[in-house]
Amino acid sequence: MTTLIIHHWDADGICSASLIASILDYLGESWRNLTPPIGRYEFDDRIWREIERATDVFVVDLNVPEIVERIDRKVTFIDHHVQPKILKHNVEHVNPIIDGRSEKEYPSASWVVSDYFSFWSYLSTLGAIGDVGRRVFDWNRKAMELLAEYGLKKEDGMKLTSLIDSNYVVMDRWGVEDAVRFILESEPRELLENERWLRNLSRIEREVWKALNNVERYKKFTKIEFKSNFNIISKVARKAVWVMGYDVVLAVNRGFGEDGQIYLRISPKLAGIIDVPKIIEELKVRGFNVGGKREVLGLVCPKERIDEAVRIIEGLL
Ligand SMILES: [Mn+2]
Repeated sequence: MTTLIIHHWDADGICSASLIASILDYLGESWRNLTPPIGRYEFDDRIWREIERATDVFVVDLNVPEIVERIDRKVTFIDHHVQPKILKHNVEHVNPIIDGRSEKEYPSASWVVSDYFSFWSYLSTLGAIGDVGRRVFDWNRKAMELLAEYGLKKEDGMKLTSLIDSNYVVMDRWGVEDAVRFILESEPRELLENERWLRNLSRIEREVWKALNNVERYKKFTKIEFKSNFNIISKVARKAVWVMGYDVVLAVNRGFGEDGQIYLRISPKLAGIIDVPKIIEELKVRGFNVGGKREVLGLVCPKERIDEAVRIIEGLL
């Protein structure tokens, strides 16, 4: 009789799972946690097998309502993404955002979890930093106060969040899953010294700078091509826009395992001038797996189709 927690692989997902797990520990219930294959919003056989064995299931910070509907167990689905409300007798769907509350009030799944259980800790803040960055400190006093209770400063919170995120960036699924219990059993200070995570961070840093060596400037955009098995493409594009000051950055990873990745980021002042949602639509029509918002576009496809996608985007810039 075990509770299964299925969570997103990023810092928000991990912190949310740790918060739920500490409630279960407190109640004396046994639990285990799993994350989907990194980058794929789907459950593999490994997850479905564990669902069979579980009595209760939590799905947290994963925007997969159509999968949750297929689970034939008691499910608590806690999220903060925009999604349809699930109306099924075995599902408790907790999502203040679709009930009309704002992102500022509920910046992360960790925030929703803490609110739901009335159980707050520095992990509530770390999840929020992971999703919305340091803006959370302007939105909510509590974010800072929760850190302070553990003797942590804002910068410690930022660092801890990037350490926790480092597991998925280096595509370490087991690292992501192990992090949930490790966080529960450690003091925040110990987490800051976790050697595996610190090593991840320096590997990531090196890989990002390597990619940033290949900057090609064109009239209307800057292109950065590289090959990496790390999930660094959004970091590369962000650094190019926010730190190096390029206005339109098209990052292309030609060797993400069997796949290729594209990430387009434009500076906020061009949002509205360059119509990113229109580019997203155009790519969708051509059958690409693509998403994004006003300032960003992310795409994953088999390596062979990368050039086709790059041409479409370049044509629309
Ligand atoms: Mn989240």
